[in-house]
Amino acid sequence: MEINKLTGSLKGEIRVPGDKSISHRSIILGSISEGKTHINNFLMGEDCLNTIKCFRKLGVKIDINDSEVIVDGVGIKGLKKSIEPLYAGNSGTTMRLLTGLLSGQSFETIISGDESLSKRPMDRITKPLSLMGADISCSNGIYPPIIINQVNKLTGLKYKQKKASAQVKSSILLAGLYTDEDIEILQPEISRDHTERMMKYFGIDIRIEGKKIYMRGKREKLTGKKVFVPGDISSAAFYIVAASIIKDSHIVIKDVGINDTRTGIIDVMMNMGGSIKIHNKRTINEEDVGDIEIKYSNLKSIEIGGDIIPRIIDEIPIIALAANFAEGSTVIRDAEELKVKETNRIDAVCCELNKMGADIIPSDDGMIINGGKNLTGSSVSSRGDHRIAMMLAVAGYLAEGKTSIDNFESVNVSNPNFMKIFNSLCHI
Ligand code: SPQ
Repeated sequence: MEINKLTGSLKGEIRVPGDKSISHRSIILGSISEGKTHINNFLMGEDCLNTIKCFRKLGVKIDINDSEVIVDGVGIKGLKKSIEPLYAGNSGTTMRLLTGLLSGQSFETIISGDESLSKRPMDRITKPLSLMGADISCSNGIYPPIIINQVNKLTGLKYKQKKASAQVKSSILLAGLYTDEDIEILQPEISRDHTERMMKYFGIDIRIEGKKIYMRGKREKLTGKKVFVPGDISSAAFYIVAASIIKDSHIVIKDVGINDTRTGIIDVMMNMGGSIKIHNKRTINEEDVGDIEIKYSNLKSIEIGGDIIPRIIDEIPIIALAANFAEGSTVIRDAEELKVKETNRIDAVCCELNKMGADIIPSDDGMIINGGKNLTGSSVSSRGDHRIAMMLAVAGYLAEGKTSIDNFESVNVSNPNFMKIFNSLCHI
């Protein structure tokens, strides 16, 4: 992909594709519900389509129409053994949540992934699931493929998470649907809570008290529902930052998910001096939704760390770009999790943006971005990571000259229309 410096500003109103995390969960819970689940604004990105393919292999009928996905739920005990291994592609969420769900079944399952996913650690889920009686093995005890053997029953679990992770707690909660004993999870910091909210919406008795999550005793059945998937704030983040740093921009992003556990990007940008307002706030199927208005503004550096990190974990690459255009040095710490995403995102952000003239120093748990640097178009690589590809595209629009981004197609994981939406905002 080749990108030239944008000469004008960003103006207008857009919608971003459906939330990736919520889309995955709507297929998972819809599949084990009784009755049909109708999903609107489902994310037709590669990761979520891989989740659909996995459930079809497990015997669930899922139809994709123009405007909705219809899941014909088989009930909590209705999944069937897949004759082939399941393939999660690039999606950590698919692999980790399905491992939890499938660890209490009366059949064996193998789940594999692409080259990037095959290097991501799975012991963070296999350890707590084993404490529940699951019989799971993987390469070196850590990496995919995952082999889940059949077990007679799972037990309850009282678990203190060492690191905040929505995928780990969701994996435990989904396995917890296959025991009648209590599940209690204590989080070090609160991570995204879409699984908890959607379980409640589908009829599960689940309670959240601050950092604690309780799922008590005997499980109720899940009932098929209508689900509207709000726009993905992690996809919106690229346009939020672009409009904040491209002079004279003024845009509105409609119908975006603004669940508190995901809005760290808005808090960070406002702390940096960004001009952001939220309008038309409402709640749909237990998720908060609103329209986000963003205007260009002069940004200043800040320090980012602690409990905000899980609320911005996927937005850090684009926040680093915002910090490059801010006055002063921005410090990001407590974000070592970035090293085990689709690529090592600390390394990718620092190396690729520095090739364009940024001054970013990597650290063991984050980076220091010395702001106020002009960028120059260069040859850079997404490293096959959708979030790095989109961040580099925004950088390319701000850099002098031409930027060429290798392996840009990785954007198909979460926003296949990234360029089309961006171009619709460009005003010369
Ligand atoms: O699904 P995957 O590949 O792990 O996707 C990423 C992303 O950037 O899209 C992370 F690489 O998002 C994760 C996120 O980082 C999606 C997610 C979820 O849906 O539960 C939770 C976060 O990961 P974690 O490990 O912090 O729970």
